[in-house]
Order: sequence, then structure tokens, then C-alpha cells
Amino acid sequence: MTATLPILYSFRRCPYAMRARLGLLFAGLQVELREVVLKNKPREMLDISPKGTVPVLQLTNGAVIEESRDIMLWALEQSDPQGLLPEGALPEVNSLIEQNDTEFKYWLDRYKYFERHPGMTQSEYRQRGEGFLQELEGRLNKSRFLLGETVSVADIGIMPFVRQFAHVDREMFYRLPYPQVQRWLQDWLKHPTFVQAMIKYQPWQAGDESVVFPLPEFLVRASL
Ligand SMILES: N[C@@H](CCC(=O)N[C@@H](CS)C(=O)NCC(=O)O)C(=O)O
Repeated sequence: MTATLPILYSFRRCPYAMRARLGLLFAGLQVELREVVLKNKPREMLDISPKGTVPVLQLTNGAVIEESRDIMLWALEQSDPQGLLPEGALPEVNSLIEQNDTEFKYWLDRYKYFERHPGMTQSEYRQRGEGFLQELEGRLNKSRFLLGETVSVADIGIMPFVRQFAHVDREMFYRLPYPQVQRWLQDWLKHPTFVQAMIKYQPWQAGDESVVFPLPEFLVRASL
């Protein structure tokens, strides 16, 4: 049987899944969304991606994309009406996202779950994570978004992680000396595409009616 839409296995609160959903939204593509409960992953997802992380995208030809960065890039390679993939920018994008996914995520997890990592105090973990925020602050001092005056794949790939960092202790975050990162995050939190990416869906079960993401009316707006 050939599927009519790609299938995205997603988890609303996962920052990797957020970047995949943002990539699809900015590309103006539709998928069938299957909201996953991480403690009870569907057999259908594990059959196509045994490593068991979200997001996973299964294309209509059966091919499977198992890494969030690859899902964003695949989506924007299909269609990029708002120019999120600036020409020649891929090496810079990859290096920033790499830094986010390795170094920043490492300190973010320890900052968030400091009780599980007694080696340092919570504020020491936070300070280590701030190294990356300083890098972002430098970029956002020069331009509205990370790579220039318009949104790029670097912004949507990194913002969900900065959001998570901020939400560990919002009061503390907004007291830190990164006004441009704070402004950038605030703008993202109210951005209609991010709001759309965060709509809640019921967990998927085999046999459920397909949930199309995004809703057709949003698709029209996104591609204007
Ligand atoms: N490198 C993967 C990482 C994805 C990832 O770690 N996702 C988390 C949720 S945020 C997950 O699925 N963890 C598996 C689990 O908790 O069982 C990607 O970029 O897609």
C-alpha cells in the first residue's frame, strides 16, 4: 500500500521533534502526525526505526529519516518558500547545530537534571551552557536571526533547545546578560509557526483516523 502523506512520529515536548515540525511547517509540507508516548513507543515506529528516538519521518516511498536535522533539511530541500536554506550556508548551519546538539545539549541536560549529576552544582552547569548563549548573543547582536535578517534553518534547529534552557528557571534566564537571545526567544515563542508547531495532539494508536499536520488552513498561510 502506498501512503499518501509522509508519516511523522513526533512528541510534542521533544526539542528535536519541534525542529522537525518547524522544518515541515516552513517548507509548507503536510504529513500524517503520530504523537508518541516515549514510555510506550508504537511497534510501527520501532519496526522502521529500532533506535527508538523521535522524530522519525517515513516517506511515501518507504524511506525513513531518523535524525531531526535530516528531517528539517529534507523538508526544506523539497520546498523552501521563505528561504531558510541560504545558499552556501550549510557548513555554518551544520557546525552551529552540531555545537548545539553536542556541547549545549550536554550542559542543558545537566542543568535541567542536576540532581542526577552530582559532579557540579546547578549553577555551574548553567554557566557551562551559557558558553553557547554567548556565541548566539554575538550573532544576534549583528542581525535579527542567527545567520542574517531572515529566519534560517539554524534558528529553527536551535531555538527549541534554548527554550528548554530558559524554562529550567525563567526568572534566572531573563536576568542573564543576553538581551538579544532573550529578544530572539521571546519573538519565537509568539511566532505563529511556532505556535502551530506546539498544538497538542492525542497519542496515536494503530487504527486511529489519520491526523494531518498542519491543518490545511495553516498550510496556505505558511506558503504565502
Ligand atoms: N539525534 C536524534 C535525537 C532524538 C532524541 O534523542 N529524542 C528523544 C526525545 S527528545 C527520544 O526520543 N528519546 C528516546 C526516549 O526517551 O525513549 C535526533 O536528532 O533526532
